[in-house]
Amino acid sequence: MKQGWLVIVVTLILLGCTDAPVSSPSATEPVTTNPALAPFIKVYPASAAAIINAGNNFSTGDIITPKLSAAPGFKFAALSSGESELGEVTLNSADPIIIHMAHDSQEVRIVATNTELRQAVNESVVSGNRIILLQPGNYDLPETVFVRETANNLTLRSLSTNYRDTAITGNAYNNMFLVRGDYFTLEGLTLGGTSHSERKFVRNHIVQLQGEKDADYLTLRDNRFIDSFEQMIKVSTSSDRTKSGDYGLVENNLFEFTDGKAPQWYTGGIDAHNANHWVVRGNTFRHIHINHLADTRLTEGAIHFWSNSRDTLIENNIIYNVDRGIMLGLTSSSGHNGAIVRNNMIMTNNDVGIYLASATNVDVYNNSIWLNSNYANAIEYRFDGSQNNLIVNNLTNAQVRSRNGGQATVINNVTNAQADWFVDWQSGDLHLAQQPESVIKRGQYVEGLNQDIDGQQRPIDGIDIGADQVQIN
Ligand SMILES: [Ca+2]
Ligand SMILES: [Ca+2]
Repeated sequence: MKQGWLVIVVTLILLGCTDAPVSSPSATEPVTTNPALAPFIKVYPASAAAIINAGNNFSTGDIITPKLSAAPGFKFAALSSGESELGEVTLNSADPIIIHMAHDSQEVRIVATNTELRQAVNESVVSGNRIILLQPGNYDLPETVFVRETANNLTLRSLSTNYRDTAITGNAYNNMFLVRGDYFTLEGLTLGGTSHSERKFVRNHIVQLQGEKDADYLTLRDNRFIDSFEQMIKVSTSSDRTKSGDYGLVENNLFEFTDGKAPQWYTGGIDAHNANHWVVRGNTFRHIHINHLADTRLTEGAIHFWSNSRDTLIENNIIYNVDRGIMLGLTSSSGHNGAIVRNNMIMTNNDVGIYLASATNVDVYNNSIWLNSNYANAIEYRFDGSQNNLIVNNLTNAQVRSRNGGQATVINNVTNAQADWFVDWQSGDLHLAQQPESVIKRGQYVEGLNQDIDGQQRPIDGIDIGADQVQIN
């Protein structure tokens, strides 16, 4: 089978690599790629380069000479110049060419075997500044990858950018990745579990970002996280809360237990303490629930930011077959300040869909929530510390309710959704299968609400309630 990305990477490698600057990558400007080429050429990550060919009509079989421009802070995986022609390529939408981009500071290493992966990792965990590209296959890491405070800009990415063909299994150690450096990145990989023990699970976390070491800018994109015994992703903080893990990006990942249920109650998807400015977007979380006939305790939320985390954006996620959905704060003393929670689809089995505890300045809008239980509340805002919250345009089958003195402005929610309104609530697909009069075009304008979970535009005067916009004109 012809593999376009392999050809391109090898071509670029042959062209050589000059010394890279040592500075950390700067915040990147969004770039406009040529959309007509998108089925054939995939820039990874998408914001790292623009395809600047002229013209708009490309089809399978065309032979073109693509020209690309790297975004500031990025380079082609083995080129240092900011602009490049890739040579002649034949366009084939079933087998897109993947253009791998690296941060300016990163040396590129391609690995194909366990030995090569372990060696590349061991060489990188102190000095960082490397992108390790994995050929498709199954790898294992017998020891925790301990990314030191001095190791910034370390990336592990599959060459295919597809988690289905590249996996790294762990061992029954506490953490698969223990991260103290900035800009640690995992992309396009299946991660977790173990092949080394009768115990199937990584004991604690697949990734722990140590906020107590001030580690920031973790990026997790397009991965599948499976089978950790505790929360899959953990962000810890210092006991005095002066240091924190900030500016994380968790995008388009799948989090799941492969047994279809969690191994115990003390688990979850993302569990972040005192974390600031995180974005959790476009992920699927499933099967984070336990057998409540055996143990009545609840798992943590699929997404949980607490211990006074700040400024979290949680959008476009699908969460189903879980005990609890999205949690901000936990108790009267562990809260959250500043968040947007929008366009999420959530199906829980035992408890609340969205939970705000001692939460302030949180906007919860246009989420769809189905409770597969008799639990009374789809959305809760709880404790005196919950102030100045806005809950609007949500579609649920259970009430939105204050507990223990929590305050919020609650308007324009529809809380009597019926099962047949949705495409398939069992799998978390809360797209609308019908067009209920109380839902269609009944949403209120909310500043910042421009799209739905599918990326479809929200007309200002015709917003549908819930995560799915069906009337786009
Ligand atoms: Ca920090
Ligand atoms: Ca839609």
